[in-house]
Parts: sequence; C-alpha cells; structure tokens
Amino acid sequence: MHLDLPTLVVMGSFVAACAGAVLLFAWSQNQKISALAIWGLANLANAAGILCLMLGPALHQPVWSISSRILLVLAPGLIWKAARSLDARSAPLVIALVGAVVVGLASGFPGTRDFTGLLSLGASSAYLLAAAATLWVGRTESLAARWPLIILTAAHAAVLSIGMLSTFNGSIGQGEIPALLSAFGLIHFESIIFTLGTAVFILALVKERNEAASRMAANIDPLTGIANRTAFLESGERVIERCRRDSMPVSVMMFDLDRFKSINDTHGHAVGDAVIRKFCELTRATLRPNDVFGRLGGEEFAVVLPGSGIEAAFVRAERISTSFAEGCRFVEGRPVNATVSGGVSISINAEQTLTALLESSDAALYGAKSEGRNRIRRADQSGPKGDVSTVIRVA
Ligand code: GH3
Ligand code: MG
Ligand code: MG
Repeated sequence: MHLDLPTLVVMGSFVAACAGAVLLFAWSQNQKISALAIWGLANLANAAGILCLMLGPALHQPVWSISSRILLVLAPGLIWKAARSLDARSAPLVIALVGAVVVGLASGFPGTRDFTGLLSLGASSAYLLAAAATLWVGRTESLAARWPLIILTAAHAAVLSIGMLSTFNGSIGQGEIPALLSAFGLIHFESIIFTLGTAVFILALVKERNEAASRMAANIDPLTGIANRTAFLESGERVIERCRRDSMPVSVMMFDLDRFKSINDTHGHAVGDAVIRKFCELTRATLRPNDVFGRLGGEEFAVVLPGSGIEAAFVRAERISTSFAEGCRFVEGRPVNATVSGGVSISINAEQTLTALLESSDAALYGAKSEGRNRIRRADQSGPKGDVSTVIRVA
C-alpha cells in the first residue's frame, strides 16, 4: 500500500471532524460539561484547518493557507480553554483567540507573512503546553484518564515544536506539500493519534468523574459532608475487623443533640441545620486519620475510634461535648444554647460487632439523657463473660 502525505492529511481531517462530532454529541447529552463542546469545536476547527492546508497549494490561492494557519492555531487555543474548563478554571476567550488573531494579522502584511507558519506552530505548541500544565495541576483529583490526556497533550506540543524548528531551519518551505517522511509527516501522523486519543480519554475522564460523584453521593451526607449511615456502618465494621485481627482495642462514641426538636421549633429549621453542621465541624476537628465518623440519622452521630481505650474515648467525647456547648451558645446570632449527650463503649471480646458496640453506646447515651442531658456516659459492659448490655434505646 502506498501512503503519501496528502492522504494522511485528508485522513487526519476526517478523524478530527469525527472526533469533534462525537464530543459535541457527548456534550449535547451532558450540557453542564462545556469542556466537551469546546474540545469538540477545537477538533472541528482542526479538521477545517487541515482541509484548508491541502487546498492552499492545490488551488494556488493564499487565502486557503492563511485560513489554515488561523484555524490550526485556533484549535489549540480552544483546547487550552477546554482543559481549563474541565478543571473549573477560568479561561478568558480572548486568550484562546489571541493566537489566531495574531496569525491572521501577520498574514496581512508582506513583511510578516513568511513567518506565519512558524508563528502558528509556536503559538499552538504554547497553548498545548499550557493545556497539559493545567491538566497536570488538577492531578490531585485521582482520575486515571487524566494521565493519558496530559501525556498526549504534552507530546503534541513537543511534536509541533519539532515542526517549528524544521520550518525555522528551512528544511520545510512555506506553502509546499512536504514529504511523508518529514517533520510534517510526523506531525500529521501524531496529530491523528492526539485527536483520537484525547477524544477517547476526555470522554473516559468525564465518565470516571460522574461515577466518582455518584459514589460520593451514595456515601456522603449532603448536609454535613460526613459519611452517611450506610457508609459509616461499612467503614466502621472494616475498622473493627482490622482491630480484631491486630488485637487492638476499639471504642465507639455515640451522640444525640439535646432537645433538638425544640431548637427547630424555636429558631427555625435553618438554624437547626447550622447546629448540626457545627457539631460535625467541631467533632471532625478532633478526629485522628483512622477514626470513622458518621451521621446515623437526624441529629444522631457516631465515631469508631480504633486503638482507643474506654477512658481515652470518654475524655475525647467530653471534649467534643464541651466545645459544642461553647460553640453553639449563639448560632446565626440567636441564643440557641445547644448541647449534646453521648455514650461510649469499648470492644471487650473478640466477637463484638459494630452493631453490638452501637447498642452499648446507645444504652449509655440513654443513661446520659435520663440523667439530665449535656453529659457523656460510659457503657456498663460488666455483664457475664463481658457481654454487652442488651438495652436498646427506642426513642
Ligand atoms: P432528645 O434530647 O431527647 O434527643 O430530644 P430531641 O428533641 O433532640 O429528639 P427528637 O427525636 O424528639 O427530635 C429530633 C428532631 O431532629 C426532630 C427532627 O425534626 C429534627 N431533625 C432531624 N434531622 C434534621 C435535620 O437534618 N435538620 C434539622 N433542622 N432538624 C432535623
Ligand atoms: Mg435522636
Ligand atoms: Mg436529640
């Protein structure tokens, strides 16, 4: 099979048009993600630019070559904007367009016209490098598809720089069709890989991100940002299992905000929500990295404390209760005076499950409520063979 550069270029244009259409279609399904639309438009600009690049030498009309250079620098400008938008960073349109405008203006003057190829490649390379840097900065979001996107974008910037050097050295003339085995052959071949690869990995990244958001929504309580009941029970059980294997103690604290219904009734639901958030914020500040904190429901919370004895758990729960009472004297300017009651228990035999520990802590919490609230109580776990109390609070 014989493959020449014009065939490769036409193929590149077709691939870019298809990739652009696919990204625009994906955007039409998910219009909140404007990066898909911008990257799609960049691919369409690229497809049109490549076509104009072919038409220039064929029709001997400079307008096609000028248009191709403008479009071919517009595409990376838009890719830069799309990469910024993907990570919710600002990207003024004027910066994305400035390269194309400069190349357009340079084409209008005989003195600068001969340098537009060089300018176009240099500006494209700079945009792509900036796009790769943006994607790199956002790498803390652990999405696997981000890495190939960074590599493909940085590699494309490097290949365009090689093209720029070839133009600069004069190994490629302006307006002529280069050979397949030249720097420009490499650019067109690599461009196809770039266009296809980035389209695939952008879609993969968006999918990965959506899945991570759904997982998060299934595990995180939206009001407080801490684990919901299901996620807490799962993580807590895992931690208890690990402590059991390592023969480490594990304690469980349980909290219930006092007379919360009356806070809602007196100050309104929004203030009630603020009190719940304040409790979570204060408790979170006291946690160690392996502790598991969750909202069991309404105004009830629990924490699993691996490696913590009952006395240490008791002291920590008291500290939380005191700082909450202090921190919630006034909420949103209102004299709320919220308090919290709590119960703590410890795993005292190897078979104990999180459910059993929560039952013990709940029984102690019930004791704290009956004794007048705003206090912490230890569970009575001195039954035969260290069995936990079977008292389960029902209200
Ligand atoms: P106790 O001291 O015995 O715990 O009394 P309490 O009033 O705190 O207990 P009760 O179970 O009677 O009331 C809990 C209230 O918590 C009722 C419910 O409307 C309120 N609540 C549950 N979830 C939320 C929430 O997300 N936001 C707000 N503002 N209120 C909530
Ligand atoms: Mg309650
Ligand atoms: Mg309550």
